[in-house]
Amino acid sequence: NYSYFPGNPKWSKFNLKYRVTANPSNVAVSLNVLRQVLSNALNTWRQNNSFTFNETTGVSDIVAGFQRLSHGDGNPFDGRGGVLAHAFAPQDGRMHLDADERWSTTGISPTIDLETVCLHELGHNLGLGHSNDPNAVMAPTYAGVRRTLRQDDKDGLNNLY
Ligand code: TQI
Ligand code: ZN
Ligand code: ZN
Repeated sequence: NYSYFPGNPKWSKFNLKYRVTANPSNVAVSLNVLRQVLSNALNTWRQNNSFTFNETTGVSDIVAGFQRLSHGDGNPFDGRGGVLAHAFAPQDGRMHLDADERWSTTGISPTIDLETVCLHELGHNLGLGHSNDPNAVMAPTYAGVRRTLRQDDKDGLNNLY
């Protein structure tokens, strides 16, 4: 089943703005691909709830981008392998993707599917913790491409908001 962060932090509005940050120079995925993938993942979360997401270039609720190693938030990445990404609980919408992973839009092994990870991290940004349902987007293990929500993920979001 789904879980939440301690204290059940959540957004106090349903219309969230988002933006992407500039890419570090070593990332194989272009900024436009990241924008498209993020848009896909946000659309997936939009099903069966009241959230809307609009891209901006200014002040935003969700701020997503690639970062590498130490990047100023006290949670350094670890180079290739290990941690893939992290995201903060509401109402801090930062989502960081480890720039040193083998990202792709196919997920063909040994690459990591960017949309799958963005979908999972957005769940954290919306207030979901990990699920012990192994088929949920919010399950804590990467098991290849997973781009659709399970009932457990939808229930988690709907019972928080
Ligand atoms: N990154 C962890 C994650 O997002 C960071 C993390 C560890 C975390 N413990 C946490 C975040 C507790 C919130 C609460 O889960 S990760 C997967 C998955 C990771 C893992 O790099 O391990 C995905 C990132 F689920 F596939 F294993 C994305 Cl999709
Ligand atoms: Zn970070
Ligand atoms: Zn997670």
